[in-house]
Amino acid sequence: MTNRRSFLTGAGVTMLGASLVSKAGAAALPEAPVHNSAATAAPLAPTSGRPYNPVVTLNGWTLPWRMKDGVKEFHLVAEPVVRELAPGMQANLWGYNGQSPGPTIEVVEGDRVRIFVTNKLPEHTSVHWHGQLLPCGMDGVTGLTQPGIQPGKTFVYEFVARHAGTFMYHPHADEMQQMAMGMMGFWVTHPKNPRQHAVDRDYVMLLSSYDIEPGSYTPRTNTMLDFNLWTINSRVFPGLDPLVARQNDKVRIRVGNLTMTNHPIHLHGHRFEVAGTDGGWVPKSARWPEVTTDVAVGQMRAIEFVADAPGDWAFHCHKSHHTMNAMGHDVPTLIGVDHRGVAEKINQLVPGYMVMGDKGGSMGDMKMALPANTLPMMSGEGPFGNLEMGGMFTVLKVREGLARGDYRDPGWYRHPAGTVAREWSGEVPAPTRAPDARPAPAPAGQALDARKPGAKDHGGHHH
Ligand SMILES: [Cu+2]
Repeated sequence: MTNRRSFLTGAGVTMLGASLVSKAGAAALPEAPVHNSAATAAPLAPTSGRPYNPVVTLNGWTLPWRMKDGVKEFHLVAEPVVRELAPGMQANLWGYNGQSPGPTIEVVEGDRVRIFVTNKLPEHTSVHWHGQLLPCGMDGVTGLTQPGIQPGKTFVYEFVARHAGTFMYHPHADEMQQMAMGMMGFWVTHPKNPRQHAVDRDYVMLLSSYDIEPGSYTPRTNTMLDFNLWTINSRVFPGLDPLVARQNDKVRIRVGNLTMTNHPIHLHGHRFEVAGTDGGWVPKSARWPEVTTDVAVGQMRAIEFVADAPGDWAFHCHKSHHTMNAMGHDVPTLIGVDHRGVAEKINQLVPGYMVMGDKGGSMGDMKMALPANTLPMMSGEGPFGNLEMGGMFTVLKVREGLARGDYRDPGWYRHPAGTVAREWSGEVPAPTRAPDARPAPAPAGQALDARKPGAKDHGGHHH
């Protein structure tokens, strides 16, 4: 998608950007390739400069560069984009080079880097290179280290990528609006020695969140906490590709958080170590085993593990409302309420109420009419039925005998016989209970004391 042809056919906006510069000037600028597909692009092997092991941006891509007089030149175009969050829902976001998040930038420790940034947004912007050690005037903070890049203008940033590690880029201009619209991208500086910190598969992802009212397309950008879409690289499950690994591959997953809350990132079936932060690599002696690591706002974490266990392993944020899509809000809890046969009556009291809880089936079972351009809050089909997940959730698929560099979805895991949880078909004796261990009966008259959706309780619903 990022070849010359897609540049010519898919980049009307980019061509317009170049035409703002003089003809002679345009030749001085590197191309700004665009990418429209939401598929995970194959790792971009370096064609010039020092060798390195490229990363894989989940449902994203890496920005090609050109080498000019020993300098790596990139061209970012800040512009409005349309991003498919998952099949069935598109969002009007802002991003770079056709996509949110913007393309991943990969360089090598010691590289001199020059980045042209063309602003095609309706307001000024800037780019801050989060985590880089650079001259202060290249830090991209509007008003503090540079004037804003006005609409239609192109700025140049230039610095040496001084240390290897995991970084990101984002505006430092009208941040609340621009980040709520999806403006961000990943940056990896590879070590000079490609054998240092080498892994077999190196995935990168940025966490972002949006507040898009069901049925609409554009995020509400004055939202501070109450976001309803929790995304990995501006995609939600089931729109996220699996993380594929060959059994016994050493795998790294780099996670950056540009939402307004923390995300405890959890991996099933494996133990990992936090091997890097946005400050650099963690010394081996300072690492400890984990299955969940919290990624706070504005942080990056690089986790590493040996994918030694074949299977389909959940990888997700451990906040349960972050593995749900937009319809999950303002629904009353009715666990313990026997509402069989009274759903219609409840509906008169609580419009839009959906039957769930211990008597009515789970949220994942709900089949309700959705407005156009909205995802069910928990969805995804698995080999055993409804997966009941959305948001920040995907699957690590570990398989024997994959080819090196094969990132294709291998399908669902075939479990060895006798290794899957199954229904017990024998006798089930009645449990022996202590005298006080019975659940308390609901007081009469409170069974239907449900909160009405939309009637916001500002004390109780926070993220
Ligand atoms: Cu989360």
